Amino acid sequence: MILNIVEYPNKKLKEKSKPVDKFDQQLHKLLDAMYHVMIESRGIGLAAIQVAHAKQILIINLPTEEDEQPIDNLIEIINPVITHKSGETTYQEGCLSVPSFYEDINRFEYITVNYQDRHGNTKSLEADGLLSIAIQHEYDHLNGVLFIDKLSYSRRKKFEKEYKRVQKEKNNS
Ligand code: QAP
Ligand code: CO
Repeated sequence: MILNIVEYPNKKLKEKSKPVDKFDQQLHKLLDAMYHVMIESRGIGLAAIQVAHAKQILIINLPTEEDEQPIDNLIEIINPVITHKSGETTYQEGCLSVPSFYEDINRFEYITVNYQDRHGNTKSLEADGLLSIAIQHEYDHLNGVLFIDKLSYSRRKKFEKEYKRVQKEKNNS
């Protein structure tokens, strides 16, 4: 299975993702292919809609202190529901679907997420720090929301101008 990253302003990224109901080999192939495209693209998190599959799937693989991303650290989250959120934190976020742009985004500091693993087993995870931020960022993708949608009106306008300029540069090189 070959997957490509869908980039803003592609309208696909606005689609709402549907729950996964079959925990079969086809799902496992999609999860494996998502991991490969994420690592290849130097990402730490990816939602299925970013590879054009409108399924409630997200994967996260935070780097270790040695800046490695061993597959043992991979977290696969299917059909997530955030059941607790508290506190506040700010982090300079990026997104594989919005290349070369980073902005400070406010998030909850602590979350609890209930979800299913690749076999359909029910799990619960309490997260803080970068993991909490990553889960909230990817969870937003399932509802068609990008981190740039959270910017103030003036920062969003600045983004649109900057992003168009960078895309033109890419087309000319
Ligand atoms: C989401 O983001 C995230 O612009 C994952 O040129 C964001 O993996 C999790 C990336 C903030 C936690 C905190 C972005 C790679 C990767 C780029 C990513 C780029 C190359 C973003
Ligand atoms: Co993203």
